[in-house]
Amino acid sequence: MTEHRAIAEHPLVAILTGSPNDLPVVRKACDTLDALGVPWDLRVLSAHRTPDAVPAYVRRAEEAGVEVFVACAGLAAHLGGVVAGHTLRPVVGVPLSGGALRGFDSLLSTVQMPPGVPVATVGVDNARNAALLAAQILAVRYPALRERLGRLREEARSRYDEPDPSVPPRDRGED
Ligand code: C2R
Repeated sequence: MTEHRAIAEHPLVAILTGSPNDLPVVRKACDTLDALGVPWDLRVLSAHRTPDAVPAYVRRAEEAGVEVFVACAGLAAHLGGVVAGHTLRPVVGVPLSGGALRGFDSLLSTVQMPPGVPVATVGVDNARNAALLAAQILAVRYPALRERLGRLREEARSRYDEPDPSVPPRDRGED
């Protein structure tokens, strides 16, 4: 997880998170990218605790071909903003809950970026949406990924085609 570990081969998404304690939530992003066949690299790095390692990793990740960054952090979440300040690639921010304010602090510190340095912020703990948004950004230039995302949407929609079990059959016009 350190900055010096070799970067995964041909990653398209680099995921950073501020603490090893964040990993159970962050894994949802990895799982979603795996399901879509998007290669990723994951690091535990902190703008506060390892300030030099963050820009060094961003540079190395770009050189390795990373096209989108995902930054996850709780409390005073500056990681996404610092990553965004060091790259022109899109940065998706995931505010994490876990502190006394249950993510309201990290939500504001991730989303309220000064003009000129955007961080596209998803909901608190919503690492899955961060992965989907990263994949949608990539899909602009990867048609096969666009198809996979389309299938995923269709699958999600098809759940609404099932009859609602709470509605009696006569009210569904089925008897
Ligand atoms: P610990 O559980 O390790 O004490 O960390 C982490 O993302 C974590 O959610 C507590 C919380 O601190 C966050 N953290 C940041 C940053 N680095 C760590 N917000 C940063 O650079 O923004």
